[in-house]
Amino acid sequence: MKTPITVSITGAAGQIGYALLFRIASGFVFGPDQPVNLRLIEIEPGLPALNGVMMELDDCAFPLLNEVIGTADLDEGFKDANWCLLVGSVPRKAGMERADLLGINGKIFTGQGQAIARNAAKDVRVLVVGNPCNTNALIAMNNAAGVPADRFFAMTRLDENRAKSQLARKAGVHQSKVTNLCIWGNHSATQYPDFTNARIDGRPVTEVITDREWLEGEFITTVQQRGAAVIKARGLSSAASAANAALDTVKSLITPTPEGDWHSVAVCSDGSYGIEKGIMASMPIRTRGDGTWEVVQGVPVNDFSQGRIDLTIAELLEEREAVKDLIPA
Ligand code: NAX
Repeated sequence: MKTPITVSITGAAGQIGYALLFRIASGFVFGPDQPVNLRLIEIEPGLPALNGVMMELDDCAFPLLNEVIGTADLDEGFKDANWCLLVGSVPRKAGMERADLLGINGKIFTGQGQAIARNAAKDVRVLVVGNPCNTNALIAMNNAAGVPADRFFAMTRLDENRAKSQLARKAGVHQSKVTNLCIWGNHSATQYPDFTNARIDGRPVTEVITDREWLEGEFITTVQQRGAAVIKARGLSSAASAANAALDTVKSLITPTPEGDWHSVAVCSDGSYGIEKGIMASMPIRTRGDGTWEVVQGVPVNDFSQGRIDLTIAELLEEREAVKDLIPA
Protein backbone atom coordinates (compact mmCIF):
# COMPACT_ATOMS: atom_id res chain seq x y z
CA MET A 1 0.00 0.00 0.00
CA LYS A 2 1.23 3.53 -0.80
CA THR A 3 2.03 5.82 2.15
CA PRO A 4 -1.14 7.79 2.92
CA ILE A 5 -1.21 11.45 1.94
CA THR A 6 -2.31 13.77 4.75
CA VAL A 7 -4.80 16.52 3.96
CA SER A 8 -5.64 19.14 6.58
CA ILE A 9 -8.85 21.08 6.09
CA THR A 10 -10.01 24.05 8.13
CA GLY A 11 -13.68 24.96 8.32
CA ALA A 12 -14.34 21.27 7.78
CA ALA A 13 -17.87 21.40 9.22
CA GLY A 14 -18.92 24.29 6.98
CA GLN A 15 -20.80 24.05 3.70
CA ILE A 16 -17.73 23.93 1.47
CA GLY A 17 -16.12 21.43 3.82
CA TYR A 18 -19.17 19.20 3.52
CA ALA A 19 -18.92 19.25 -0.27
CA LEU A 20 -15.15 18.70 -0.19
CA LEU A 21 -14.29 15.96 2.29
CA PHE A 22 -16.20 13.10 0.78
CA ARG A 23 -14.73 13.60 -2.67
CA ILE A 24 -11.19 13.63 -1.26
CA ALA A 25 -11.91 10.54 0.83
CA SER A 26 -13.33 8.76 -2.23
CA GLY A 27 -10.05 9.01 -4.17
CA PHE A 28 -11.31 11.53 -6.71
CA VAL A 29 -8.39 13.91 -6.14
CA PHE A 30 -5.30 11.85 -5.42
CA GLY A 31 -6.22 8.73 -7.35
CA PRO A 32 -7.74 5.30 -6.88
CA ASP A 33 -4.64 3.77 -5.26
CA GLN A 34 -3.69 6.62 -2.93
CA PRO A 35 -4.81 6.30 0.72
CA VAL A 36 -5.68 9.54 2.49
CA ASN A 37 -5.53 10.79 6.08
CA LEU A 38 -7.89 13.65 6.88
CA ARG A 39 -7.13 16.15 9.64
CA LEU A 40 -10.24 18.22 10.07
CA ILE A 41 -9.91 21.53 11.86
CA GLU A 42 -12.76 23.54 13.34
CA ILE A 43 -13.17 26.21 15.97
CA GLU A 44 -14.57 24.89 19.29
CA PRO A 45 -18.22 25.77 18.50
CA GLY A 46 -17.92 23.85 15.22
CA LEU A 47 -16.75 20.61 16.82
CA PRO A 48 -20.18 19.03 17.47
CA ALA A 49 -21.16 19.52 13.81
CA LEU A 50 -17.74 18.22 12.77
CA ASN A 51 -18.39 15.13 14.83
CA GLY A 52 -21.52 14.53 12.76
CA VAL A 53 -19.54 14.92 9.54
CA MET A 54 -16.99 12.40 10.83
CA MET A 55 -19.81 9.98 11.62
CA GLU A 56 -20.91 10.27 8.00
CA LEU A 57 -17.35 9.69 6.79
CA ASP A 58 -17.36 6.50 8.89
CA ASP A 59 -20.65 5.53 7.33
CA CYS A 60 -19.19 5.75 3.83
CA ALA A 61 -16.62 3.04 4.66
CA PHE A 62 -14.30 4.55 2.03
CA PRO A 63 -11.63 2.01 1.07
CA LEU A 64 -8.97 4.74 0.67
CA LEU A 65 -9.67 6.64 3.88
CA ASN A 66 -6.94 5.65 6.30
CA GLU A 67 -7.43 7.93 9.32
CA VAL A 68 -9.65 10.86 10.30
CA ILE A 69 -8.89 13.29 13.11
CA GLY A 70 -11.15 16.16 14.13
CA THR A 71 -9.64 18.90 16.23
CA ALA A 72 -9.61 22.55 17.22
CA ASP A 73 -5.90 22.36 17.94
CA LEU A 74 -3.80 23.75 15.07
CA ASP A 75 -0.67 21.78 15.94
CA GLU A 76 -2.59 18.52 15.86
CA GLY A 77 -4.55 19.64 12.80
CA PHE A 78 -1.56 20.44 10.61
CA LYS A 79 0.67 17.57 11.80
CA ASP A 80 2.50 16.03 8.81
CA ALA A 81 0.14 17.71 6.35
CA ASN A 82 1.06 17.33 2.68
CA TRP A 83 -1.84 19.53 1.64
CA CYS A 84 -3.62 22.20 3.69
CA LEU A 85 -6.93 23.48 2.43
CA LEU A 86 -7.71 26.61 4.41
CA VAL A 87 -11.43 27.04 4.00
CA GLY A 88 -12.62 28.29 7.40
CA SER A 89 -12.93 32.00 7.91
CA VAL A 90 -15.36 34.50 9.34
CA PRO A 91 -18.04 35.67 6.88
CA ARG A 92 -18.70 39.36 6.36
CA LYS A 93 -21.64 40.48 8.48
CA ALA A 94 -23.91 43.46 7.99
CA GLY A 95 -22.17 46.69 8.92
CA MET A 96 -18.71 45.18 8.72
CA GLU A 97 -16.22 47.14 6.62
CA ARG A 98 -13.86 45.32 4.27
CA ALA A 99 -10.93 46.45 6.44
CA ASP A 100 -12.60 44.90 9.54
CA LEU A 101 -13.02 41.62 7.69
CA LEU A 102 -9.39 41.71 6.56
CA GLY A 103 -8.26 42.29 10.14
CA ILE A 104 -10.45 39.58 11.73
CA ASN A 105 -9.58 36.92 9.19
CA GLY A 106 -6.00 38.05 8.98
CA LYS A 107 -5.47 37.06 12.59
CA ILE A 108 -6.72 33.54 11.83
CA PHE A 109 -4.16 33.17 9.07
CA THR A 110 -1.15 34.34 11.09
CA GLY A 111 -1.75 31.49 13.57
CA GLN A 112 -2.44 28.98 10.83
CA GLY A 113 0.70 29.98 8.89
CA GLN A 114 2.80 29.54 12.01
CA ALA A 115 1.23 26.18 12.84
CA ILE A 116 1.81 24.94 9.29
CA ALA A 117 5.47 25.92 9.54
CA ARG A 118 5.79 24.06 12.88
CA ASN A 119 3.97 20.88 11.94
CA ALA A 120 3.42 20.22 8.27
CA ALA A 121 5.37 17.83 6.05
CA LYS A 122 8.40 19.13 4.15
CA ASP A 123 6.51 19.06 0.85
CA VAL A 124 3.45 20.87 2.21
CA ARG A 125 1.28 22.86 -0.16
CA VAL A 126 -1.40 25.27 1.00
CA LEU A 127 -4.52 26.39 -0.86
CA VAL A 128 -6.51 29.21 0.71
CA VAL A 129 -10.22 29.30 -0.09
CA GLY A 130 -11.55 31.33 2.86
CA ASN A 131 -12.09 34.95 1.91
CA PRO A 132 -10.51 37.37 1.32
CA CYS A 133 -8.45 34.46 0.03
CA ASN A 134 -5.57 36.26 -1.71
CA THR A 135 -4.73 38.37 1.31
CA ASN A 136 -5.35 35.53 3.77
CA ALA A 137 -2.85 33.48 1.75
CA LEU A 138 -0.41 36.39 1.80
CA ILE A 139 -0.63 36.48 5.60
CA ALA A 140 -0.29 32.71 6.02
CA MET A 141 2.70 32.63 3.65
CA ASN A 142 4.47 35.44 5.47
CA ASN A 143 3.91 33.80 8.85
CA ALA A 144 5.07 30.35 7.81
CA ALA A 145 8.80 30.82 8.37
CA GLY A 146 10.82 28.24 6.45
CA VAL A 147 8.04 27.15 4.10
CA PRO A 148 8.90 28.30 0.53
CA ALA A 149 6.57 30.94 -0.90
CA ASP A 150 5.85 28.83 -3.99
CA ARG A 151 3.86 26.40 -1.83
CA PHE A 152 1.07 28.92 -1.18
CA PHE A 153 -1.94 29.40 -3.42
CA ALA A 154 -5.29 31.21 -3.26
CA MET A 155 -8.29 29.99 -5.18
CA THR A 156 -9.55 31.72 -8.33
CA ARG A 157 -10.54 28.50 -10.10
CA LEU A 158 -14.21 28.96 -9.36
CA ASP A 159 -14.01 32.24 -11.26
CA GLU A 160 -12.21 30.49 -14.15
CA ASN A 161 -14.85 27.77 -14.28
CA ARG A 162 -17.64 30.33 -14.14
CA ALA A 163 -16.04 32.30 -16.98
CA LYS A 164 -15.59 29.21 -19.14
CA SER A 165 -19.17 28.20 -18.69
CA GLN A 166 -20.44 31.70 -19.58
CA LEU A 167 -18.35 31.77 -22.78
CA ALA A 168 -19.43 28.26 -23.75
CA ARG A 169 -23.07 29.15 -23.25
CA LYS A 170 -22.77 32.29 -25.38
CA ALA A 171 -20.97 30.38 -28.15
CA GLY A 172 -23.34 27.40 -27.95
CA VAL A 173 -20.54 24.89 -27.33
CA HIS A 174 -19.67 22.51 -24.51
CA GLN A 175 -17.65 24.10 -21.70
CA SER A 176 -14.82 21.62 -22.23
CA LYS A 177 -14.07 23.41 -25.53
CA VAL A 178 -13.01 26.59 -23.71
CA THR A 179 -9.29 26.79 -22.87
CA ASN A 180 -6.64 29.36 -21.97
CA LEU A 181 -8.92 31.29 -19.67
CA CYS A 182 -6.96 33.30 -17.14
CA ILE A 183 -8.38 35.11 -14.15
CA TRP A 184 -6.04 37.95 -13.27
CA GLY A 185 -5.64 39.50 -9.84
CA ASN A 186 -7.91 39.28 -6.84
CA HIS A 187 -10.74 36.85 -6.08
CA SER A 188 -13.17 39.74 -5.69
CA ALA A 189 -15.40 41.91 -7.82
CA THR A 190 -12.29 43.50 -9.40
CA GLN A 191 -10.99 40.22 -10.86
CA TYR A 192 -10.39 40.22 -14.61
CA PRO A 193 -11.55 37.16 -16.58
CA ASP A 194 -9.32 37.54 -19.64
CA PHE A 195 -11.39 36.69 -22.70
CA THR A 196 -8.78 38.22 -25.04
CA ASN A 197 -6.53 35.16 -24.81
CA ALA A 198 -9.16 32.50 -24.22
CA ARG A 199 -9.88 29.98 -26.95
CA ILE A 200 -12.90 27.98 -28.05
CA ASP A 201 -12.00 24.78 -29.84
CA GLY A 202 -8.55 26.28 -30.45
CA ARG A 203 -9.87 29.51 -31.99
CA PRO A 204 -9.64 32.91 -30.28
CA VAL A 205 -12.85 33.58 -28.34
CA THR A 206 -13.02 36.99 -30.01
CA GLU A 207 -13.36 35.27 -33.42
CA VAL A 208 -16.10 32.93 -32.20
CA ILE A 209 -18.00 35.49 -30.14
CA THR A 210 -17.97 38.70 -32.17
CA ASP A 211 -20.17 40.64 -29.75
CA ARG A 212 -17.30 42.67 -28.26
CA GLU A 213 -19.70 44.77 -26.19
CA TRP A 214 -20.93 41.61 -24.44
CA LEU A 215 -17.38 40.37 -23.84
CA GLU A 216 -16.18 43.67 -22.39
CA GLY A 217 -19.35 44.28 -20.43
CA GLU A 218 -21.91 41.66 -19.42
CA PHE A 219 -19.49 38.74 -19.56
CA ILE A 220 -17.04 40.33 -17.13
CA THR A 221 -19.68 41.58 -14.72
CA THR A 222 -21.54 38.26 -14.76
CA VAL A 223 -18.35 36.44 -13.70
CA GLN A 224 -17.46 39.10 -11.14
CA GLN A 225 -20.96 39.07 -9.63
CA ARG A 226 -21.71 35.35 -9.93
CA GLY A 227 -21.14 34.68 -6.23
CA ALA A 228 -23.70 37.34 -5.29
CA ALA A 229 -26.16 35.94 -7.88
CA VAL A 230 -25.87 32.45 -6.35
CA ILE A 231 -26.49 33.87 -2.86
CA LYS A 232 -29.58 35.68 -4.16
CA ALA A 233 -30.96 32.53 -5.77
CA ARG A 234 -30.00 29.95 -3.17
CA GLY A 235 -30.02 31.99 0.01
CA LEU A 236 -26.57 30.58 0.70
CA SER A 237 -23.17 31.19 -0.85
CA SER A 238 -21.65 28.89 -3.46
CA ALA A 239 -20.54 25.67 -1.82
CA ALA A 240 -20.55 22.65 -4.13
CA SER A 241 -19.07 24.68 -6.99
CA ALA A 242 -16.49 26.19 -4.63
CA ALA A 243 -15.50 22.76 -3.31
CA ASN A 244 -15.33 21.48 -6.87
CA ALA A 245 -13.04 24.35 -7.85
CA ALA A 246 -10.78 23.67 -4.85
CA LEU A 247 -10.42 20.07 -5.99
CA ASP A 248 -9.84 21.18 -9.59
CA THR A 249 -7.07 23.45 -8.30
CA VAL A 250 -5.33 20.68 -6.38
CA LYS A 251 -5.62 18.31 -9.34
CA SER A 252 -4.23 20.93 -11.70
CA LEU A 253 -1.29 21.51 -9.36
CA ILE A 254 -0.37 17.82 -9.18
CA THR A 255 -0.85 16.84 -12.82
CA PRO A 256 0.88 18.21 -15.93
CA THR A 257 -1.08 20.99 -17.64
CA PRO A 258 -2.26 20.02 -21.14
CA GLU A 259 0.08 21.29 -23.86
CA GLY A 260 -0.57 24.93 -24.75
CA ASP A 261 -3.11 25.53 -21.99
CA TRP A 262 -2.91 27.10 -18.53
CA HIS A 263 -4.99 27.37 -15.36
CA SER A 264 -5.72 30.16 -12.92
CA VAL A 265 -4.59 30.28 -9.34
CA ALA A 266 -3.22 33.09 -7.20
CA VAL A 267 0.49 32.67 -6.50
CA CYS A 268 3.19 34.80 -4.93
CA SER A 269 4.10 37.21 -7.72
CA ASP A 270 7.68 37.09 -9.01
CA GLY A 271 7.14 40.39 -10.81
CA SER A 272 5.86 38.81 -14.03
CA TYR A 273 3.56 41.06 -16.06
CA GLY A 274 4.64 44.02 -13.92
CA ILE A 275 2.64 42.68 -10.97
CA GLU A 276 4.27 43.78 -7.72
CA LYS A 277 6.55 41.09 -6.34
CA GLY A 278 5.37 39.33 -3.21
CA ILE A 279 1.60 39.82 -3.50
CA MET A 280 -0.71 36.86 -4.09
CA ALA A 281 -2.15 37.51 -7.53
CA SER A 282 -3.97 35.19 -9.89
CA MET A 283 -2.25 34.66 -13.22
CA PRO A 284 -1.80 31.99 -15.90
CA ILE A 285 0.00 28.98 -14.42
CA ARG A 286 1.36 25.78 -15.87
CA THR A 287 2.23 22.74 -13.79
CA ARG A 288 4.93 20.26 -14.73
CA GLY A 289 3.50 17.39 -12.70
CA ASP A 290 6.58 17.02 -10.49
CA GLY A 291 5.21 19.34 -7.82
CA THR A 292 6.53 22.49 -9.48
CA TRP A 293 4.76 25.19 -11.47
CA GLU A 294 5.59 28.27 -13.49
CA VAL A 295 3.92 31.47 -14.59
CA VAL A 296 3.18 31.27 -18.31
CA GLN A 297 5.17 34.04 -19.94
CA GLY A 298 4.35 36.04 -23.03
CA VAL A 299 0.54 36.02 -22.75
CA PRO A 300 -0.46 39.15 -24.69
CA VAL A 301 -1.89 41.94 -22.52
CA ASN A 302 -3.60 44.65 -24.59
CA ASP A 303 -4.57 48.09 -23.29
CA PHE A 304 -8.04 46.95 -22.26
CA SER A 305 -6.61 44.02 -20.28
CA GLN A 306 -3.87 46.15 -18.75
CA GLY A 307 -6.43 48.64 -17.43
CA ARG A 308 -8.40 45.80 -15.81
CA ILE A 309 -5.30 44.15 -14.38
CA ASP A 310 -4.08 47.46 -12.93
CA LEU A 311 -7.42 47.88 -11.12
CA THR A 312 -7.41 44.47 -9.48
CA ILE A 313 -3.72 44.67 -8.55
CA ALA A 314 -4.33 48.09 -6.98
CA GLU A 315 -6.98 46.46 -4.78
CA LEU A 316 -4.54 43.74 -3.71
CA LEU A 317 -1.98 46.39 -2.77
CA GLU A 318 -4.63 48.20 -0.71
CA GLU A 319 -5.50 44.95 1.05
CA ARG A 320 -1.84 44.32 1.81
CA GLU A 321 -1.54 47.81 3.25
CA ALA A 322 -4.59 47.15 5.47
CA VAL A 323 -2.98 44.03 7.00
CA LYS A 324 0.63 45.20 7.06
CA ASP A 325 0.80 44.76 10.84
CA LEU A 326 0.16 41.02 10.37
CA ILE A 327 3.10 40.57 8.00
CA PRO A 328 6.44 40.18 9.76
CA ALA A 329 9.22 42.37 8.29
P1 NAX B 1 -19.43 28.21 6.32
O1 NAX B 1 -19.74 29.38 7.20
O2 NAX B 1 -20.48 27.27 5.93
O3 NAX B 1 -18.27 27.36 7.00
C1 NAX B 1 -17.12 27.93 7.51
C2 NAX B 1 -16.64 27.01 8.61
O4 NAX B 1 -15.38 27.50 9.03
C3 NAX B 1 -17.55 27.00 9.82
O5 NAX B 1 -17.86 25.65 10.15
C4 NAX B 1 -16.73 27.68 10.90
O6 NAX B 1 -16.96 27.13 12.19
C5 NAX B 1 -15.32 27.37 10.44
N1 NAX B 1 -14.29 28.29 10.91
C6 NAX B 1 -14.38 29.63 11.12
N2 NAX B 1 -13.22 30.10 11.58
C7 NAX B 1 -12.37 29.05 11.64
C8 NAX B 1 -11.04 28.92 12.07
N3 NAX B 1 -10.36 29.94 12.54
N4 NAX B 1 -10.47 27.68 12.03
C9 NAX B 1 -11.17 26.62 11.58
N5 NAX B 1 -12.46 26.69 11.18
C10 NAX B 1 -13.05 27.89 11.21
O7 NAX B 1 -18.70 28.86 5.05
P2 NAX B 1 -18.45 28.20 3.64
O8 NAX B 1 -19.61 28.45 2.77
O9 NAX B 1 -17.96 26.82 3.81
O10 NAX B 1 -17.28 29.15 3.08
C11 NAX B 1 -15.99 29.14 3.64
C12 NAX B 1 -15.16 30.27 3.06
O11 NAX B 1 -15.00 30.12 1.66
C13 NAX B 1 -15.77 31.65 3.27
O12 NAX B 1 -14.72 32.54 3.68
C14 NAX B 1 -16.21 32.04 1.87
O13 NAX B 1 -16.23 33.45 1.69
C15 NAX B 1 -15.14 31.39 1.04
N6 NAX B 1 -15.42 31.21 -0.37
C16 NAX B 1 -14.39 31.35 -1.24
C17 NAX B 1 -14.54 31.18 -2.59
C18 NAX B 1 -13.37 31.33 -3.53
O14 NAX B 1 -13.60 31.24 -4.74
N7 NAX B 1 -12.15 31.58 -3.08
C19 NAX B 1 -15.86 30.87 -3.18
C20 NAX B 1 -16.84 30.31 -2.20
C21 NAX B 1 -16.78 30.89 -0.82
O15 NAX B 1 -17.51 32.09 -0.81
